[in-house]
Amino acid sequence: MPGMCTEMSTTVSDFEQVKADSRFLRGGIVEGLADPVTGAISDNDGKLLKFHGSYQQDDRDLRDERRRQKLEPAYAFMLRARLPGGVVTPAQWLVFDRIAREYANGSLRITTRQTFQWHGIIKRKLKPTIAAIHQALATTIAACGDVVRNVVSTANPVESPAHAITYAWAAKLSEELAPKTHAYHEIWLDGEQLVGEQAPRGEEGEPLYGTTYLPRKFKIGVAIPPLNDVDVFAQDLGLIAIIEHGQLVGFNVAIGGGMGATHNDASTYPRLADVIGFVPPEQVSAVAEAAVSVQRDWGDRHERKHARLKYTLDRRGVDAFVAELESRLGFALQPARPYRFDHNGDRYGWVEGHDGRWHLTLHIESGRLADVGERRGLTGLRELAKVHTGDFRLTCNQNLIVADVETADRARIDAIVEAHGLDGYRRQSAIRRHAVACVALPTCGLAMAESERYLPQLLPRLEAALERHGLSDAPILLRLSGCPNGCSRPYLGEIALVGRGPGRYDLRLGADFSGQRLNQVYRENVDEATILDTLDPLFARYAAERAQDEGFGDFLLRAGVLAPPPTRSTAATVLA
Ligand code: SRM
Ligand code: SF4
Repeated sequence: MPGMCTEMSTTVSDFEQVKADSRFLRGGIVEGLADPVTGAISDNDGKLLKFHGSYQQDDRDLRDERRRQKLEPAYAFMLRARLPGGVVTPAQWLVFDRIAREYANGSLRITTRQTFQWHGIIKRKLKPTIAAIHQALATTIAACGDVVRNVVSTANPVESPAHAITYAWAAKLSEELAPKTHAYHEIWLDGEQLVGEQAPRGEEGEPLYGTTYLPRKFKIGVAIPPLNDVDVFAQDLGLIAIIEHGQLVGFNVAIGGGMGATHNDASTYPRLADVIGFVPPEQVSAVAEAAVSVQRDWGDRHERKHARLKYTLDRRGVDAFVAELESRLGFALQPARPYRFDHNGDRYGWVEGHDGRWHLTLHIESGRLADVGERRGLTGLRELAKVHTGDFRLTCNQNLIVADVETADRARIDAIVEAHGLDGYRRQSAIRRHAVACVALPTCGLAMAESERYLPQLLPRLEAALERHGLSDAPILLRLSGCPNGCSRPYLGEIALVGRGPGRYDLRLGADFSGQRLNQVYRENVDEATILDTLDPLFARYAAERAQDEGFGDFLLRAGVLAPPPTRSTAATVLA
């Protein structure tokens, strides 16, 4: 691996002690929330707050001005829901929409892990907001923090009965692997318990996590081939549903995916997960729990930069990890079964399910639902939620499915969609429909460059270049991230921009169209003019020389524009 880190330092990272002392994630959060003197809470409590689903942020657009005025930064909180498989009922939608308008910044943000974020919630509104989410039978627990995060699953589970069962497994895993602390209920809900939740009464404990939880975040995703919309190889634990004769027979297990990296630090890197075997459905919970427990015990607790499972695997070896996993399980994984992915973007428009009901996928630019000009996405979805009898499904490409619609209701849904400017998917260029941008400025504290706010400027310029070469219909995966942490999974983009500084990005090229090959840096630290000048001749060659149905990334490799990637950058596909 690039500059792989083979040894661990001997000092435990400071945050390990904070977790250990936190009394199962309480710390001083209650006191911090009650302090009227500042809009912030302490650094350590801010870190613990993540486990409750919230990040303390400040509006970076206002930072300099407030500093000049000797004011404290404009602190506000981002809140993230835990919505396994991205399923939201219309009743929940209406509550989430109200929260966006009354407590947050007037927008709902669909994330790349198929859930919602709200931004701009001030400190004293945090508790009522979480309580309102709870009232809607949802939660924010463990949406962030060193725990198993929201389990993502191929959207549109009602396409076949096997899809529905696969989703149910994802939801089960999400619940089983959630922390068991009572702190969440105590702090936010005055001790009230979430409906359906089984927080242990009496003596408190974290049977899986222990007092220090995991060394770092742990992500699980379930994909149903041929659709890799969850980017299953970017997950710490990826589960590939194997459906035979319409029945879910089990899952191939992939471990050690992750995107995050740091500029100029070769000991950090994106990595694709390794497929290590197959398990029938009834063993999947045990496998997930055992994999989490090995990472809990083997992960690097000294250097957070090297604490993800991907580094544990490269340090200890995949074989050693699998041997330990199987020894804890008391059984061996079966050989991986054949599968084939053909794309990782969403399918727009109406799709009919196995039961004759319909699902409409809408393109939501960067997942941001707000009312701006003629595009009134927030209002449009509110109006839809008032009449929709099925549910909504958020996708890992930041889009939205209006799911489970009766044939007779389609026209009514279409009319609402059109009236609120949500029907762009019908007209948009292929690159626009395949673009994903992370949040970045002004809320993200780690952003080095714009991303979500830059996408609307960049896209027309790219579209113009593509149109010049007759490529408007070429579906090219475009991913923008404001920094190398990679929240838009940019290392899996056929074209990706990764922020370096204001207006400057690394241009990366050459991923495939199905999330099975990482891209490569093509130009480092360049501005928009250089990016467009670099892409234009490549588009010209692609238009002239591509084979039928050949993706842009595949073409760049075949044409020798890019060197063949090391095998490690490519997921080993077992072809169906
Ligand atoms: Fe992310 C940190 C936003 C998906 C890798 N991510 C952040 C923070 C919380 C910034 C921070 O730590 O202060 C960002 C908040 C911005 C804001 O203002 O809202 C943030 N990440 C997001 C979201 C909202 C991006 C989006 O535009 O949709 C996604 C929320 C997902 C969710 O609902 O849970 C989001 N983040 C991802 C993904 C994609 C995925 O999981 O499929 C990745 C790459 C996969 C991975 O984890 O390897 C990702 N985020 C990171 C990292 C790098 C982790 C690493 O191992 O190095 C950080 C930084 C960190 O953890 O220290 C980070
Ligand atoms: Fe922030 Fe970087 Fe993630 Fe974008 S990729 S949301 S800039 S942490």
